[in-house]
Amino acid sequence: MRCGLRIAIVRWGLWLGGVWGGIFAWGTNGMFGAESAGASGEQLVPLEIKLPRPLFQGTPKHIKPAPTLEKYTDKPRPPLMVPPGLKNLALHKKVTSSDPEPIVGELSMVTDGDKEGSDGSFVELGPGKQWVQIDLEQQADIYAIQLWHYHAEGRVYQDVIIQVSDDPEFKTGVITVFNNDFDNSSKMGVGKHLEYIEDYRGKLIDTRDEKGRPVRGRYVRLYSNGNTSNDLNHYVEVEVYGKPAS
Ligand SMILES: [Ca+2]
Ligand SMILES: [Ca+2]
Repeated sequence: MRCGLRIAIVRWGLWLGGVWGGIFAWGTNGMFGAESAGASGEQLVPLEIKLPRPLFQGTPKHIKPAPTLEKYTDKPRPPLMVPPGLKNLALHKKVTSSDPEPIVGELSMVTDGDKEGSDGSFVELGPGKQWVQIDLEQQADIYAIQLWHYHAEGRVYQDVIIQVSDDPEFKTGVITVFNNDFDNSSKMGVGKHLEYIEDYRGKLIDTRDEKGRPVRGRYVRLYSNGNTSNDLNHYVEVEVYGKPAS
């Protein structure tokens, strides 16, 4: 009896191991296999992003599910596979804004490397549609943008639109890499991306095109239009991962 039970447990263990092994194999092949080589055939590596410590836990309950809102999960997100050697080109770079005199904090906080998100480590811009803009100081090939608006509580920032250009006025050669303004309330065109609830992981945006090529430009501009807690706009940190254009 005991022996039979042991065999059963061992069998069950083997079966479970097989299932997990299968899932793992599917995960590595299905999720990363197709992306293991970049647009120009180079080997890809996971993009390393240092996350701040979480300031809240659990699913934010005051935000109602919607078809235009990404379902919240606190599971670790899959790594973004990128060519080796990418750097955060935004670190300590100059930031300008539609609101040059923030209500709280300084514009330099957007790129100062502090992403803790508690009081004293975010900038607060005025109500309604506002933008911040980062000057990378040279044309760059941008693979990913990682941003934190605010993560001391679960919020959804509205009309998140992110653009790249070589024109500091954003009048010519503008490429939109992210837009979740599903109802065009910011009047910059309807966006196809989903809204999302922010936490310590912020938002990681893959800025490559459908062929895996990075977006090229010197300036990155990020719009928002209030959030689910108030009509103000906040930034804890923005990181721009890429390399100088060759
Ligand atoms: Ca910061
Ligand atoms: Ca909107």
